Amino acid sequence: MGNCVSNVRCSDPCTVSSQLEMEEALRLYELNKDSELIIHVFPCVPEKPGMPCPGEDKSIYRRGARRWRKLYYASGHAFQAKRFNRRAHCAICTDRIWGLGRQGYKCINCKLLVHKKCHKLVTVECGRQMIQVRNRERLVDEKSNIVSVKFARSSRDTGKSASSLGLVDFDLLRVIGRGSYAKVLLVRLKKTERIYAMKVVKKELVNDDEDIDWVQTEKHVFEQASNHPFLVGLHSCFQTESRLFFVIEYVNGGDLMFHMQRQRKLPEEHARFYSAEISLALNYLHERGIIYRDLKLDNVLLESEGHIKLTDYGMCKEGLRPGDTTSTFCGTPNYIAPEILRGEDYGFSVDWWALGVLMFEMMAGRSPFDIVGSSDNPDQNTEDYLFQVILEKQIRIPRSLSVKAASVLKGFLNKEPKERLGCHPQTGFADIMGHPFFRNVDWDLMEQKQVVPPFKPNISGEFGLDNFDAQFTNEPIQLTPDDDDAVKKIDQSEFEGFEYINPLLMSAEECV
Ligand code: ISQ
Repeated sequence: MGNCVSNVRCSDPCTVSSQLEMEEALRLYELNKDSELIIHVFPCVPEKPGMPCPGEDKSIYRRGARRWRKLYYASGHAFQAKRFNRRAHCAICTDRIWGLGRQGYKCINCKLLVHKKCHKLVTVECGRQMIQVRNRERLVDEKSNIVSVKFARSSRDTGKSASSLGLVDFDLLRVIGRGSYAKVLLVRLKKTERIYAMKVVKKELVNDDEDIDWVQTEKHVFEQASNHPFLVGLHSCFQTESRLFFVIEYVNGGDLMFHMQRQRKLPEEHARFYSAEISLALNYLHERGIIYRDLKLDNVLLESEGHIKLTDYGMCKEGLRPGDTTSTFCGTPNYIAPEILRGEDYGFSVDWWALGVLMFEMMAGRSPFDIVGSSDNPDQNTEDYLFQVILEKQIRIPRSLSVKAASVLKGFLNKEPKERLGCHPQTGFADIMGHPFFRNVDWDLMEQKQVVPPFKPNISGEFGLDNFDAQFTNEPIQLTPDDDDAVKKIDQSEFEGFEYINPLLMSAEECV
């Protein structure tokens, strides 16, 4: 039997194929005091070690950045704030839980739904029989882990409504990536033969434990991003019954993680160029009230000339006015800023911290926290230990780096956001532009893409596919057929109005 065990907090799945491995998984779960251990059981044996079992849907293992949600405890329940659809009712006052924002709480164990204002009035202990309330939430939580292979036959099969694009309009060419929640495909729009990246998200993942806010946020940020040279833009959006599709401009030079794996470390001049372009992209988002929250090597793409483009806006937080803060615990562990770990409210400062981590990685060829994960002591290879290091350990800058490089890294990697480079409420970005490390940068020319990049990616293979990990490009391209039962549980009203065609990117003849 091939079993897959995934620890929820670190979302780090591993295959368990013996009793001994199972016991070790349970031991670590106890040791780390994790809130949950999810075990996916697949009643079969993989073809080869490391291969998936037949029927195993790898999208259930989320990779990359995550959001952690606050828990509110009452009468043994562990409530999380959620946005609900119109049919959700409060188990206490029986009124609908409906409105803007996260107006309701749901117990992560027994799924009890209540208003925020009512949650302290819950007297029924968690796990006991609760008041029967008809709602979609309960249905969704009964989702099976094994995807059965059946095609849904419905009008939404083709993902095409009269006024939008649909799946039938594209040739699916190759898999080029996989992120948290999503798979990214290389596609060709049949009508124009233009090439795009297509991000495919399963609705059941959006509809389930996490709320759907990030889909709307990603779409809003995409719409703004299309106006900036260092942000990937959106071509169009459409949906089928089971999936959401973002058609995105294709950037064919690979990501910085891919290049760093081949170069080990970069000359300071190269790091200066990339970090200056990234700073301009971050500042553009910040000026529009958006925190990016997911800066990492994997999310920095290189276009054919070697300029950068940030991608993946699913972690963004929008709607912040100057001085506003937020509090969601989220990001990719190695890049999470200390103020997030301390549970403090935070603002744009977290992006400048992440830039510091990324610049350190580029110039030192390793993470500032890479002592974690390489120890013989298993207690020092945990996420909690990594967080402790981020919070407490003084960062040592390699002696091989210049004084200016060391100074900019210390500036961005200041654990105190108020003192961090880039974080002064009035002069933040001017302080970055004026830092000695960036002294020779002409920021206006840089923003107009008039500075020649230090490295031109080799665009080889069809469509530059050699710049993408073979782990992805060798994957079969087919989307798994819809599972009727899972599709029935999806509340399609959550996705109304998702369709979109970007008037800026579409030339007139492309319009359908
Ligand atoms: C665009 N081009 C290449 C890769 C991508 C990955 C994610 C999102 C957009 C992309």
